[in-house]
Amino acid sequence: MNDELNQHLTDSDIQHLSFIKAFQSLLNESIEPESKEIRDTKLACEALKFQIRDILERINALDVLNDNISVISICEHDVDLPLRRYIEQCKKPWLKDKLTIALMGHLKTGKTSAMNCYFGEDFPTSTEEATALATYLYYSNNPNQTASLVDKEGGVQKINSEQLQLFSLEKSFNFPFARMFSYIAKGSKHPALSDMTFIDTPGLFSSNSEHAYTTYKVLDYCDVIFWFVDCRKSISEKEITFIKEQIGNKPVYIIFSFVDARGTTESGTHKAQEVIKQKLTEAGIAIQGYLQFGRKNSAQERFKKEFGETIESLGKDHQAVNPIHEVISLLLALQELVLSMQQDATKMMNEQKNNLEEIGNNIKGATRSVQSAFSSVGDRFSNMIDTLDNRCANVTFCTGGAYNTLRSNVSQLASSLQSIAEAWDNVDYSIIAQYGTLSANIERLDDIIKRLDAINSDINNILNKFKS
Ligand SMILES: Nc1nc2c(ncn2[C@@H]2O[C@H](COP(=O)(O)OP(=O)(O)OP(=O)(O)O)[C@@H](O)[C@H]2O)c(=O)[nH]1
Ligand SMILES: [Mg+2]
Repeated sequence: MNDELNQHLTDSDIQHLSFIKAFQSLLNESIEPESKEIRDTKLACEALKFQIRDILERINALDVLNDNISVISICEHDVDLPLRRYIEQCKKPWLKDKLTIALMGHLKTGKTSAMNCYFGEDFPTSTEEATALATYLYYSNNPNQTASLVDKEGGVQKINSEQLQLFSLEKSFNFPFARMFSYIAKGSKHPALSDMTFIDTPGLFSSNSEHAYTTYKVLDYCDVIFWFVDCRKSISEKEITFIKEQIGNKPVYIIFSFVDARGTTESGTHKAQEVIKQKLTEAGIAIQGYLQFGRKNSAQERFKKEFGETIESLGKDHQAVNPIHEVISLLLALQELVLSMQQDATKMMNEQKNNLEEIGNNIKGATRSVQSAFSSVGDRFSNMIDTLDNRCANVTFCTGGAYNTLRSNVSQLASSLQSIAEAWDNVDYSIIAQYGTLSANIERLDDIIKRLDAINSDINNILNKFKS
């Protein structure tokens, strides 16, 4: 029966089946779930992101930020990115305090071959698309040469060298590994890894965008890029755009591969490299250095020497990135801004309070004249009533002294009414309006100061959490 079936199977069918069998048995092995500590860290970072975003929104709502400052871009670059990097460092401790170097470039440009060549590894390479997952090589004692396969849920499975060979797109008939797994990581005692970690990435511009996606993800967490260019094929516009737009200001080195491939001559590859360099210069891309990689022994020895020297000098200049320090610096900068805004608002409020007092005194002065004019009218009337009661009550005609007194009372009354009119005239209504505006402004400033106070105390709470 088996023989009969075998007659109908092509070599490719048999390879396909043996891949499935091996892969299935790999999937049946045990897997260690993501640790609680990492899950808690993720939750804490999410909460922190939310708190800092809220602080930024509240500062922005005070309408005192420069129009060019965007809360969204601060959140993205100064909060989300470092916190994502921090989570990555918790998940992958070998990224912490290490210079992280990524090998990137178009498909089949020799990235994995170069990593294997320098570090003496045996990651799968192929004439077809090979690397399916970002592959980290980091410093660790690894006598059994095992690797960690990490799935999308953060679960970790140990795989041996033979199982590692399954993770080749060509040998797996383009199995969609990137849908199930996040990355592979392998430890090595190579001395160059003591202060740096390397990432081999899936080739870009593959027909399967999911594989290239893992390369995009790696970009955020690496410090230096070695970009591979098959010098027989030059560099495409797509690659130039990618380097310009995605890599930003991270240092980029170019590794020209296939420098000694069949059909090439030394002068031919030299010319091709000059053309590529020219293209990069014209695109305004600064390249830190150019290296060469080939298949022959001499080319590989030269590569090892050049690559070794380059990474050694990179290691010397490197300052370890601490993403939490970046977040703390942002919070301290925000706190400084809040305190200076609060100082300005307090100063302005005190000035306005002084103004208000001065204007208030003016208004009180003007109304006091009106008041005294009114009370003098009242006095005149009382005088008249007194005169009428005491001196005119029992007389038929009002004569002599009583008449004169009444007359003078009436004329004083007229002049008091006149002073009321003048006092009203002296009241400046625009000053009253100014008084109202100033009072409203003082209230607004008082509200801003209180809000800044609350923001500052929230910033302090977060900073204190970092201290403890
Ligand atoms: N002649 C020659 N062959 C090379 C060179 N670099 C790589 N190769 C071969 O080219 C093929 C692709 O090499 P890989 O190292 O798998 O290339 P890669 O860039 O990692 O490929 P992906 O992971 O698919 O993006 C393999 O068959 C290598 O043996 C080189 O400099 N010269
Ligand atoms: Mg590869």
